Amino acid sequence: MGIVNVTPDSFSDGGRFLDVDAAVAHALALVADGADVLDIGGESTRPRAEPVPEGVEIERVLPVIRRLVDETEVPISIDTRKAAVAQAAIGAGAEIVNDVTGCEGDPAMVGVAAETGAGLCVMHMRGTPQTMQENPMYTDVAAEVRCYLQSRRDALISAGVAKERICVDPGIGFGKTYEHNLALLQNCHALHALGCPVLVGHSRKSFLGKLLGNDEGDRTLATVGVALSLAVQGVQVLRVHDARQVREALLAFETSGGLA
Ligand code: PMM
Repeated sequence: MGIVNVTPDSFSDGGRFLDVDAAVAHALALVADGADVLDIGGESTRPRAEPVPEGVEIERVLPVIRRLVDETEVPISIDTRKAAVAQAAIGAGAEIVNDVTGCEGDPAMVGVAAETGAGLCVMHMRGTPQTMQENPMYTDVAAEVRCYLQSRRDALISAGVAKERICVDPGIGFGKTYEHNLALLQNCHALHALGCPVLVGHSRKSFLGKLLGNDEGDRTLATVGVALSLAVQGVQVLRVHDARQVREALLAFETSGGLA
């Protein structure tokens, strides 16, 4: 899954693709680089990011989605916490809703997912982007996140979302310390017990800066390294900025017996 942030303030690529042409060109480059899905977002969810009004979010993402539906075959995912944005994006041709609130942020989101039949990614987040990094605490982060995703899966199925449409995400960096992020990454294999595809969005995140002992440096190779660990654990969807590097590393890793 290639990341296209049509935002001024996302942590890694904020401001680069606010213009429709730039966002579309970037998305098509990700597809050429091997992305199988494009995730389009119009609101940054980085720690302490300011919420964006729904009209602004729709104005940012809709022209990009409309163009991409015409210009590429790959499915489009809308990264949003708002039901109205999801609905508008699906109307424009998006097929997947990626909701970092696990469909709890907007009470209308579950209905949109059930009625449209869109694919749905439910992610774990502790708190909101404005509060999530204020001293997050867990007794057993991997078990608590797994239980949460299981309860969201069950709630969505009860609300009429087909199980085959749901994918689960532990939410790397969303209300987690460095140690929590590593524990979650090490335990992604356990999420397969939920019977849904697993998606992980670790790409270029700040825990990698800490891991490398360098907050300012390039995180691409570290992103690729984690991607290989996730592939070994059977994680089905990797949400990344660097589609080519991840794709090439996975190809070489698998071909040389890394997944045997
Ligand atoms: N991370 C970001 C935004 N959306 N969605 C999912 N499902 N999982 C994530 O980890 C995730 C996400 C934040 O960062 P970015 O868009 O700037 O990479």
